[in-house]
Formats: sequence, C-alpha cells, structure tokens
Amino acid sequence: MSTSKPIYVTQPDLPPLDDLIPMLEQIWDSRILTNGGPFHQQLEDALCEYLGVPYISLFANGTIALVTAIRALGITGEVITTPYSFVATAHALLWNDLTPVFVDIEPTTLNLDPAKIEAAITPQTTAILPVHCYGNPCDVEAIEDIADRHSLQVVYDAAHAFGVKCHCGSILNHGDLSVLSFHATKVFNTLEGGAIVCQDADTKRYIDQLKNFGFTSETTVVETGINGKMNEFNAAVGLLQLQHVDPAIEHRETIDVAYRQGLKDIPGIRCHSPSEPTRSNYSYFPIFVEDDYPLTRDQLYDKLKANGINGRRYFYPLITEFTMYWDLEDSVPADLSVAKDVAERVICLPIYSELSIDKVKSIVKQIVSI
Ligand code: T4K
Repeated sequence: MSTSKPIYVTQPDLPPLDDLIPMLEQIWDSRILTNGGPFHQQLEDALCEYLGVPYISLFANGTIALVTAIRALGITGEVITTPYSFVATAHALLWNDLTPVFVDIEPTTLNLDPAKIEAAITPQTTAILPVHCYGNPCDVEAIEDIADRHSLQVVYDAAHAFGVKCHCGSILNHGDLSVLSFHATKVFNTLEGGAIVCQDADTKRYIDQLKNFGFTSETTVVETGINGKMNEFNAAVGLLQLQHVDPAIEHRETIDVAYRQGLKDIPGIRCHSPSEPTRSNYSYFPIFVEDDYPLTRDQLYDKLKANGINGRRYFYPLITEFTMYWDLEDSVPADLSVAKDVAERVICLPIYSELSIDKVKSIVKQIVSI
C-alpha cells in the first residue's frame, strides 16, 4: 500500500488566486453577477479569438449546452450517436424526448464509425450526434457527406475537443453546432461551464434566447427557454484560465510522450494512437489492456488504485448498459462489438498540467513491473 498522496486521473488547473481577487472586487462593486455581464461578454469574445470560431454562447455546463443545442435545431425522432461516451451525450437526447440510435465506433479513432451510420438511418432519423472522443477528431468529411445526402443535422459533442485543430482549422467549425464542456476535469475549465459554437449571428441570437428562458425583451418570451447561463464568477475564472492554457497543453504533450516512450515495449499494453490532429489538446491518455498482459484490465485498474494511482475506465460501461437505455425499441444496437471490446479494455491514466514526469515514470514502472 502506497503512503504517498493519491494521484487522480486529473487535477483541475486553477489561475493564481491573486489574479482573481481584483476581478472579484469588480463583481462585488458592480453587483453584476450573471445574465450576460461584462466578464461573460469578454470571455465569449476571447474564446472566439482563441478557438478560431465565429460565434460562441457560454453555458452553465456542457450538459445543459448539449440539451439546448439539440433543442435549438428542432431535432425530432431518432438521432444516431455513439455508445462510447460519457452518459451526458445520450442523456441530452432523452431530455429532448428523442430516441438515441447507437452505432458502433471505428476501432482506431474510437469515434462513431461513418461506414456504419447509413445502415442505421430510418425515415425517423433527423440528426447525428457524434463525439470527438478524447479530443480526437471524428471523420467530419464522411459525416458531412452522409448528413448532406440524407438531410440530417449534425451536433458534435466536442466536450473533449477544446483547442483541437484539424487540417482546415478549428474542429469546432464542423457540423451545425459544436458543444464544449468547461468542467473542472477538462483541459480548459471554468469550474463548471460549457458553450455552444455556431456559425451565424441569427443562430447565436436564438441560442442566447433559449439559455435565458426565451426572453427577447423585458416583457416578451418567445420560446420555452431554460436557464443555462454562465455567471460572472465562472466567466472571470475562464478569462484567467485562458492565459495559462497553452503552457498547460504543452506540458500535457510531454506527459503523453513520456507515457508512450515508457509503455511502447510492454506486451499487452496498447496506447491509443489515432492519426494526430494538427493540434491535439492531450486531454486524456487511454491505454488498452490486451489478452497477452498478465492481468485483466480490472486487475490492473485495482492494482494501480491500491498503489494510489486512480485511473478511470472512461468509457465503461457503455451508455447502452445503463437501465434507461435498455428498453428503447429503436435503439437496440445491431452490433456494438468494437465499442464493447474497447470498453472492457480501457484505462485512462492520469494526465494534467501539474503531473510531473517523475510521477509519470513511476506510473509506467508499476505497469511494467507486473
Ligand atoms: N459529453 C462528454 C463527451 C463528456 O465527457 C462530458 C463530461 C459531457 C458531455 C458533459 O459535460 P459537463 O456537463 O460535465 O460540463 C467527469 C466529469 O464530471 C465530466 O464533466 C466529464 N465529461 C467526464 C468524462 O468525467 P466523473 O464522474 O468521472 O468525475 P469525477 O468527479 O469522478 O472526477 C474525476 C477525478 O477528477 C476525481 O477522481 C478527482 C479529480 N477532480 C474532480 C473534480 C470534479 C478534482 O481533482 N477536482 C474536482 O473538482 O465525470
């Protein structure tokens, strides 16, 4: 049993407290706490510039942003999505009274397999909800092609994809809408938070209405909106976090390199290696425990945990294993064998900006020593 401090899968970045105090003083002086205050506006502008996107609408968290994005597009009926994700992805469909239809993932990227999407399309299908899993881009061109041919809308769950770039710029500019999470455990956090990225001013205006109860003026409500607004405290934290996010991602890259180097010759341990996007954010470090490793995935997971290393089995169980998804007649998965296999093998190892390379080496040593 280890006596040193436990290491978790992640540890949130925080800006220097001294930098936050003057911003808190401004909030205390102005008494503007929420409803699109000055820090909220500044953060929207700063994120558009940093991410290279035309419009962004901030939210209280990623889940409410997903629910609102789906609502904003007026999606109905069935939506094709992945079972290999955090449960919020599919929950956002159920909250909109939609039927998720789960399609298997592609074995290299672990994203929704475009080759399997068309077989799942029915007359009720109106949209696709893919996830850029671990921040690795989906095959956006193939998905766009399918969506265009079948007149489907596309909402990307980009909760993991902050700052990720593909050959044509920000990955967040694909699809009709992209949804980010700024949860404490994410590469860029506002403690809790999220955002919808959209491509035109009218859509942004509509989303802003939806997240504010549907108000268009003091006395006019035009939509059954919700309260999804980000407050000034979270926005202030976000503005400061943005100043430190690049070095944080750079350090994550050195951790990624150190893990790959240390684990490369271990029989039965496979690192996740899809083709690199132009700019990755190194948000997760998943490994897969194969049959020729001396322990099963769960045995390794437990052993690391007993030694103070708390990896996470993201994403096990599959979303389809949760009871609320069992009885959805049209969701019944035809074949989710790739997702099932990956979910049984995955462990996400600790990765965060304050994790030292020495600690990474000690984690590798434990996996090697078995
Ligand atoms: N779509 C996708 C694809 C997502 O991955 C997520 C969220 C969403 C949508 C929804 O976005 P949000 O509504 O959350 O904005 C965590 C996060 O809660 C969740 O945001 C994230 N995905 C998911 C992948 O992971 P848990 O249940 O594993 O979190 P938790 O609390 O066990 O945290 C993991 C570790 O992080 C802890 O063991 C210790 C450390 N930690 C955590 C928190 C919250 C800290 O050190 N400090 C903290 O404040 O879900």
